[in-house]
Amino acid sequence: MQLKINATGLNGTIEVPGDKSISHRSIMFGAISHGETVIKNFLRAEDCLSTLHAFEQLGVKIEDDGEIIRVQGDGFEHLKAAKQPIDIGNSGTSIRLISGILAGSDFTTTLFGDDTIAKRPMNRVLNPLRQMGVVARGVGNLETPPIEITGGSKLTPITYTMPIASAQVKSAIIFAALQAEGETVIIEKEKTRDHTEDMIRQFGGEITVEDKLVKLRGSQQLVAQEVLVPGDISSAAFFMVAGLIVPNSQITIKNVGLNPTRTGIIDVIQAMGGKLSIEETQSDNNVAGTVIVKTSELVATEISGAIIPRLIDELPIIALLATQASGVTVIRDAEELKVKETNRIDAVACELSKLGADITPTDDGLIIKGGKSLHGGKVTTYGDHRIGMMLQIAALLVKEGRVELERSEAIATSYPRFFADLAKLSR
Ligand code: SPQ
Repeated sequence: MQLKINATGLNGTIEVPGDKSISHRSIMFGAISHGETVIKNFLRAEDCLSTLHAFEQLGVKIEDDGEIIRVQGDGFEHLKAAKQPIDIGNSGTSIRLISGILAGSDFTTTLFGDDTIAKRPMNRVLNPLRQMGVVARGVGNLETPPIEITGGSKLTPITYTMPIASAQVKSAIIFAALQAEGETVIIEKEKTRDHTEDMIRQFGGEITVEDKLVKLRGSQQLVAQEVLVPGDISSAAFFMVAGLIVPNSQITIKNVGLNPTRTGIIDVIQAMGGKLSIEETQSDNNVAGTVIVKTSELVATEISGAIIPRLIDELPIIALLATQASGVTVIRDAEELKVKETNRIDAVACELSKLGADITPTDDGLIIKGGKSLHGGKVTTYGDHRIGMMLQIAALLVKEGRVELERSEAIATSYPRFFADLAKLSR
């Protein structure tokens, strides 16, 4: 598709859709707890709908009246064998977390997805689950999907030191640990998003978290809840950056989830001198707020270490931000980007270079020389929603030529209303 060019400024107020990570987990917790869970502001995007349909196939009754979702949960033990292999589409979160939920099932399930999922490593989840007693296999050394999982009749708790920083692996182990007898201990490599831990508490369970150490005992009974999903900071990130780099802009983004394990992008924007202010609000379970951004003069920064998991999904759009800053921005310790929907290090470097950016891929990140103006070109999302949205924001800066984006439909994975929200700000 041809992307619209707009250099006159983005102005106005938007409210981004519900958080993807929390929406997935709200269906999962609804299914494994007892009673009716009511979900408000659920993200009706392809990824979260894949989770919803997966649990319907596992015998869970779920009703959606277009506004509220109701999940009738009856505990892990009442999940039923799916009649056919479960298609989880593009969603890494679905396939990895559901593997942990199925760890104690007394049946076999096959999970598969699209061409991007078929390349994503599952051994990171299947290895610890096997240690707990699950029988599982995927394809090749990395055990890519399709994967087959047969639950262990009696799961053993483990002490697991994570070789990588991953909320998905941690969450899969937590779901399995809830079905084991005894205490499971997880030692994280770096602190990652903690929505699963938060929701265990919200659903009446017990979990101890001391920085990177997570402990929980098995055989806990969870109780259905009402979940109000806050707006997704990972979706808001595209408009935060747009507001900072498109001349003459001021954007207000309402109801943005501000869980501290997700707010690394705000730290980076502030370190780069971006004009960003926050008005925080606190509901029962989630911190959220209104974020206001204005066009800014930006300076380069270095991004590495413990902050990386707090902004891992924002690195493509942060790379674009860095192309508009003065100086050289260096991103390190982000090798996990290579195993997302596409290799995001190579995709960002390759596609932004086609538009005139000075950006070099490294083994674990990117080196970006700022200050280059962008021009038109033919680029692709590689089927990756975050690459697609980043390229659309890049297209707003182009003064000469047009940007043509292939596979733009990937954006619906997490933000079906993205183009409509952008149009609202461009009026
Ligand atoms: O679900 P999926 O495809 O893995 O989603 C992504 C994304 O960009 O939306 C990654 F591609 O987000 C992951 C994130 O990178 C969502 C997530 C979660 O909800 O637990 C955790 C992160 O992945 P990981 O591998 O670091 O645990």
